[in-house]
Order: sequence, then structure tokens, then C-alpha cells
Amino acid sequence: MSEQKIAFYTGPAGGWGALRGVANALLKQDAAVKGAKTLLSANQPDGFDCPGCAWPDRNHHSTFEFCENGAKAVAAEATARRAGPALFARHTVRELARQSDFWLEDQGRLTHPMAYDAASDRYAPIAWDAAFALIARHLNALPDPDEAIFYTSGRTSNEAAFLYQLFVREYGTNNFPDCSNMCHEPSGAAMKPQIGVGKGTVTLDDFTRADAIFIFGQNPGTNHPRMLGELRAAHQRGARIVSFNPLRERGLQRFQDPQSKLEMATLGATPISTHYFQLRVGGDLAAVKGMMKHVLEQEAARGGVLDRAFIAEHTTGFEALAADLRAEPWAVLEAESGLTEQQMRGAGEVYIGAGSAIVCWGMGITQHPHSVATIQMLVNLLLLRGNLGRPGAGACPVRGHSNVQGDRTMGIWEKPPAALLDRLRQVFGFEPPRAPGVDTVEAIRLMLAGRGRVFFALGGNFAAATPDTHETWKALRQCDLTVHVATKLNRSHVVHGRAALILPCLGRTEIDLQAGGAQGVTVEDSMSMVHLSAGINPPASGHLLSEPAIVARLAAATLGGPGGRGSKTPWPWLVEDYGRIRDLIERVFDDFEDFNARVAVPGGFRLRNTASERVWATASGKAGFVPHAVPRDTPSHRARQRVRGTVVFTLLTTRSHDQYNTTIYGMDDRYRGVFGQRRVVFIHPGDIRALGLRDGAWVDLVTVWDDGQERRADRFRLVAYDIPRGNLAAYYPETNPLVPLSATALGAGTPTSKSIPVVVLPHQGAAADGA
Ligand SMILES: Nc1nc2c(c(=O)[nH]1)N[C@H]1C(S)=C(S)[C@@H](COP(=O)(O)OP(=O)(O)OC[C@H]3O[C@@H](n4cnc5c(=O)[nH]c(N)nc54)[C@H](O)[C@@H]3O)O[C@H]1N2
Ligand SMILES: Nc1nc2c(c(=O)[nH]1)N[C@H]1C(S)=C(S)[C@@H](COP(=O)(O)OP(=O)(O)OC[C@H]3O[C@@H](n4cnc5c(=O)[nH]c(N)nc54)[C@H](O)[C@@H]3O)O[C@H]1N2
Ligand SMILES: [Mo]
Repeated sequence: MSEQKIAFYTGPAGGWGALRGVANALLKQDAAVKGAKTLLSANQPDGFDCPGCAWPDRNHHSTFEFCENGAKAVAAEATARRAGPALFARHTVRELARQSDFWLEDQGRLTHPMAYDAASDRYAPIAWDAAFALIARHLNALPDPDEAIFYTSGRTSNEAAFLYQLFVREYGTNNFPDCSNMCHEPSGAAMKPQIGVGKGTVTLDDFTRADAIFIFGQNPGTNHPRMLGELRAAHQRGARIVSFNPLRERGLQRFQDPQSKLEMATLGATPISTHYFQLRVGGDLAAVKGMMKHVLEQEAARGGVLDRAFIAEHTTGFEALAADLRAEPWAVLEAESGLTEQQMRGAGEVYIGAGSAIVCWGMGITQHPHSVATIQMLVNLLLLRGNLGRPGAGACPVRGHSNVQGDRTMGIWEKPPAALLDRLRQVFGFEPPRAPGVDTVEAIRLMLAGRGRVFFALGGNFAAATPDTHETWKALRQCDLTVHVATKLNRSHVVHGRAALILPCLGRTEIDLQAGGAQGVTVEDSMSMVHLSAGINPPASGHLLSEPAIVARLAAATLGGPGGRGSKTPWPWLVEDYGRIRDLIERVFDDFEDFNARVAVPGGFRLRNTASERVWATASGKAGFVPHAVPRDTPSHRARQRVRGTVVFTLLTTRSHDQYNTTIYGMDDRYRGVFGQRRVVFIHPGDIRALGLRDGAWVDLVTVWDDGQERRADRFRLVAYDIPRGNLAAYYPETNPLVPLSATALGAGTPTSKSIPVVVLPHQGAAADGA
């Protein structure tokens, strides 16, 4: 592990540092040879879909697209290490629970199904059939199917997700909390009523034609490195790239393309952003409002700025939005955004000057109290100049997990549309449950109330990814049974119910052999492209099952077992050949006609996106301008409060360069200059002085939330950083204990993990400098 230090990073994103990152990732996993071969198959037409992120690939047939963090994700799965029965025999669960998240995952791939034995406080091997029978017994004993909870994380393939939602609905509940509840749910909630689709409207091709690309609250250098290639090309042909971010993210500033021999040889780098607006945390709604106010004023002054024909033919609500913008004082917009009137006008001017514009956004927009309203404002901005449904223009919510969008398409949704349920009834001949189920936060509440008694997770790390860590742990521990389908050991396996199972599954990179031969699965990326993914490595252990096989065997055991509801679905037959599952997907979802044939074409196909055809599947039949007031309970207001005799800060929680969500690859955050440590808080130097502390001081963070509960996270090192005053940044998941369960977005269940009111107190306790 690297030495602890803070060093300002001056290089570009990518470059030699990224290549070294890959080499280290492979070496650390003892996977240099196999890993390197595996990497060459990522995102190839006959290879597997990179498990790293949901950014699309150029038709899935370019030469190997280099991506440092994709390589780390692949190496993590292709590791030579094994967390087998010997590991579990060596350690009690109490001992395992004392280890760090990093240590747990670092033990390697899970090899055997394991069951918790309370008497010895150890996990011991269990046969697959016995495991399924145990789960079935618990599920069939519940007085009400709504007492069972079925979580999904977004790596799950379309085929597994489809079978999963079918099984769970045949069983009788819509309790589908999903990682997207914590992620891009506000994007769907905002866009669906406004433009009739809850997904992005652009394709990669639009990135080659846009005159301006606006990036709100997203850090592509770390989280979507392949996006930098698109941005670099756009920059080189003269497009404007405008970033809005409270932090000066390296990947948004300069990029050295590891695939460009010239840039690597000369240490040259392409600038990324032409404009960088370092706004306040949570200030985006006001900033976009300022841009739109400028656009409107310029229309009055010089004319020809708005796309009047588009507005007349395709939209409703323009007058109400215009009146609201005219009435908004610049002073309010300045105070809330943290930008000057001139800056907002400048951004508005770039927008006016662009023939076509794309707006991208990420977690910096979705994890706030006002995220839904902010996203609707971003769409308003696009609508003003007809930047939807034409080349080079559109909305681009940049998704996280590689198949999180596909899982939703397949019906992993706690509030399923009636049309889906009707279709399931028609195709499968059962009566699906109609009552909405619980989302992630509601699932935690259900468990806490004792009415969520069986918790099943298809992937992910629920115990670490969710808010209010102590409440979540209490909730999980109250369950009769917790089950995790996983590739690696993680926190959720050691914070468990009275009975507990770990079910090890194949990863994306591995060959999936069924009775009908080697199988591929399908995934959908951030731009609605659906394609095949087939692994190339032998499985990490002979005992692994694929996710579709696990779901099918569980369904057969539960629905067909004692006390089960019965099922007409031929579960075992379906997983012999995943083409059969795709045939059923085709029968349930209209957009999947000829699924097997279309997905067999290299590169796959794009799902229909009505908004990108200017067909508006909304109540009014048009796209809607939706005005929103600048919120008054924002971070800038908080900053004037004092609690415990000190000022209230707004903390954003974010990813370092060396992690994949709760999976910690290493302790470095290269682009932000942090090495060998993760318990740091980025803070403005002026705020350090105002607190009477010094750079590097150890502090404790305490949430300001008036529900009588104390939430704290102790022992973080202050790091002086280029961040607005009154704002703090720190890493997730270390800071999740600070996020109150009741702090969710308006109009979506998303925890507001980029907007946590906290106070900073000098660290109480000994040995603060003991790292
Ligand atoms: N290597 C790697 N790749 C990943 C992941 C990973 O953990 N590691 N995670 C995957 C997943 S599930 C997701 S959802 C995506 C996440 O990818 P991102 O959306 O990039 O997520 P974050 O790193 O949480 O932070 C986003 C950015 O928002 C900024 N920000 C915070 N608050 C605000 C605000 O109020 N306004 C604005 N304008 N900006 C703000 C932060 O400074 C940060 O730069 O990446 C996916 N890809
Ligand atoms: N404070 C704070 N909290 C956040 C966020 C934040 O920015 N700040 N971000 C939120 C976001 S955007 C998201 S998406 C969630 C992520 O929440 P999750 O999706 O629940 O978490 P991950 O860390 O991605 O899950 C990692 C685990 O997935 C398992 N895994 C990996 N590959 C596979 C596979 O192929 N199959 C199966 N079955 N399991 C596999 C491994 O066992 C690994 O330990 O966290 C959210 N929580
Ligand atoms: Mo995510």
C-alpha cells in the first residue's frame, strides 16, 4: 500500500499514470497474464461487456478501447485470489466484520455457497440444493410476500433481471429496491413526465456533432474514462465543453490519451473544458436558471435566440417559464449558485452560440434534495433552443453500473407500470401483485419495523452503499434471513440476519456453460444500445452458478416447493439456452421484437427512444417546460446557521480514483493528490482558518439533522483544497453513517448524499495521528 501523502497533481488525466495504474491493478491481483488477455476482450463484439461503467462503446468493434478504471474492474474480477471455505474456517464472522471493506474484497473470488452457522459464528459450505430449499422455506413461511425484499445491483444482466422480476412477482411482491434508487432515479422521475422518456436521448454520434457539451456534476476522468475520448475529440474539432463542478476535477481539465502515440511521446495533452464554473454544492438549479434568464433577455434584445418554431409545435408551458425567469432577481441566483451574474451570462452565451448542444449530468445533480427540479431545469434549457430530437443535441444522464439502465427496462422497479403487469399476466398466466413495493430507503424502514424479514440481494453491497449505516445494519441484523448473490466478500455478508447465505456467481468475464452450450447475456448501456456479452475466462471455481441459473433454481424451489404458489413457467428449461429467455423478453416488451436476431448483429441495436424522434409520450402529447423556484433550504442558507457554536457546512460524498462504489481497489486518489489514505475531508483554506484549525488537522464530522439521533463519522484529516467556502467533500462509503435515512430527494427516493449538513469538530480521542 502506498505511503500517506497529499501532493498536488499537475499532470493531465489518463497518460502514463493511467497505464501504470493498469499494470499495478493487474499485478496486485496476480493476474498479469490472464488479466492482460482478458482486457483485450472487453467491449469487443464477441467479448464481454466491461463491468466498469455504462458509457457506450463505438459499435463494439473498434480496437481495444483503453480505460484505466475499466481495467481495474476487469482485473478485480479476473483475480487469482480465492475466498474459499478455508478462509471462512479460519475466521469467525465477528473477526471478518472487524476487517476493512478493502480487506474483505481483497480476499478474492468467492468459490462455494456458504451458510452462516450461529453456533460457531462461521460460514460453512452448503450444497446448492440445500441453500435453495432453505430460502424457499423462509419465503413460503412468510404470512405476506410483502415481508420479503429483493434488491438488485446494476451489474445484473437483462436475462437474470428479467427472470428475477418474474420470479418475485409470481411469488407475490413488488419489493424491488435497486441501486438506481440511490443513483439516477431522479433523472427518470424528472424526464418521464416532461418529455415522455426516462432515459438519455443522445447517441455517441451526437457527441461527434455537438457544438457545445455541458457537463454538470460528473467526474468522467475517474468514473467514465472512455467518455474523455469523446470529449477530447469534440474539443479538437472546436466544440465548447462547459463544466459545472464545485471541485476542479483533473479529468475535466486536461486529458492525455493513452491510445495517442503522439500525446504519450510528447507528454502533450488535450484540454477538455473550455469553460469551468466552480459553483456551490447544490447551486445548479440557480445556475441553470441564470443561463436561461440570459437566453430570454437576449431573445428580447436581438431576436432569433429561441427556437420559436420548435417551442410552438412541440412544447407547452413556455409562457409560465418565461414569466418565472423574468421575475427571478439576479441577486438570488448569484447567492444560491455561488456564481456571478457575468459567469451565468457567459455560460448562457456559449449555449446561444451553439447550433446544437448536449447536456450531461451525473451524481452531482441527482443526489440532492432538489435533484428532480434541477434535472427538469436542464431539460428546459435544452427545449428553449430545440436541442432535443436532432443531431448533435440532447439529454445525457450518464449512468453508473454497466447494466443499471437495462435492469429497469426489464422491470426491476418497485412501482411497475400497469401495462407491464398486464403483459406478465397475459404471457405467464398468473396474477401479478398490483401494490407498489419498497425502494431502497423504504426497504430499510420496512426491516426496521420488523415487516421486512427476508432480504435477498442479487449483487451489490447493501450494507455499505446505503445511507444511515448504523440504522441499515440494525435493519439487516433484524432479518430472519439475508442472502447475497456475489462475486466477492463484502460488508453485507458480515452484517447479516439470523440465518444467512452467500451464493457465489459467475462474473461477466467468465464462460457461462449451460446444457445448451456456452451462453451470452445482454446489457443496455447509457445510450439505450443493447448488445451481447460473453465471458472468455474459465470460472473462478467449479461451484459457481450463473445469475440466471441461481434465479431459476430459486424460483423452482420456492414456487414449486412445499407451501409454494406453483408456477407455469418452465424455469430449468429456460436457463438451458438464454435465447429462450430472450424470446420471453420479446413477448413482454414491445421494443424487443426479433430480439435474438437483432442482438446477434455485432454492436447490437438501439432501443426506440421516442423523445429523440420528437414524439412526446406525455400526458399533453408535447414536451413540457416546467418552471421551478430557486429552493430556499439550500446549502447557502445553511452556511449562515451555527450549531454547536460552529458553522454548518454542506458535505458532498464522492468516489476516489481507486474504487468502484463500495469496492476499494487502493488508497490513492491520484488526480486529487491524495495517497495512501481515504479518511480525508477537502475544505477551503479560508474555512480551515475560520475554524481555528490547521491543514492536516484531525476532525470529526457530525450531521446536523433534527430527529434526535446523533450521526457522526470520526477521524478525518483536513485537506486544503480548491472548493467553495462552506462546502466539504469526502469519500463514500466512509461517510455514509452521516446521511440520514429521511434525507431523500423530493419526488424520488434518492438519498441526498451530495448535500449533507455537517459541523466539523476537532477530533476527540487519542492517537489521532496514528493513521
Ligand atoms: N472507476 C469507477 N467508475 C464508476 C464508479 C466508481 O465508483 N468507480 N461508479 C459507477 C456508478 S454506480 C456511478 S453512478 C457513476 C458515478 O459517477 P459520477 O456521477 O461522476 O459520481 P461521483 O464521483 O459521485 O461525483 C460526481 C461529481 O459531482 C460533483 N458534485 C458534487 N456535488 C455537486 C453539485 O452540487 N453540483 C455539481 N455541479 N457537481 C457536484 C463532484 O465534485 C464530482 O466531481 O460512475 C460509475 N463508474
Ligand atoms: N454516500 C454515498 N452513497 C452512495 C453513493 C454516493 O455517491 N455517496 N452512490 C450510490 C450509487 S450511485 C450506487 S449505484 C450505489 C451502489 O450500490 P451497490 O450496487 O449495492 O454497490 P457496489 O459497491 O457496486 O457492489 C459491489 C459488490 O457487488 C458484487 N458484484 C460484483 N460483480 C458482481 C456480479 O457480476 N454479480 C453479482 N451478483 N455480484 C457482483 C461484489 O460482491 C461487490 O462486493 O451506492 C450508492 N451510495
Ligand atoms: Mo450509481
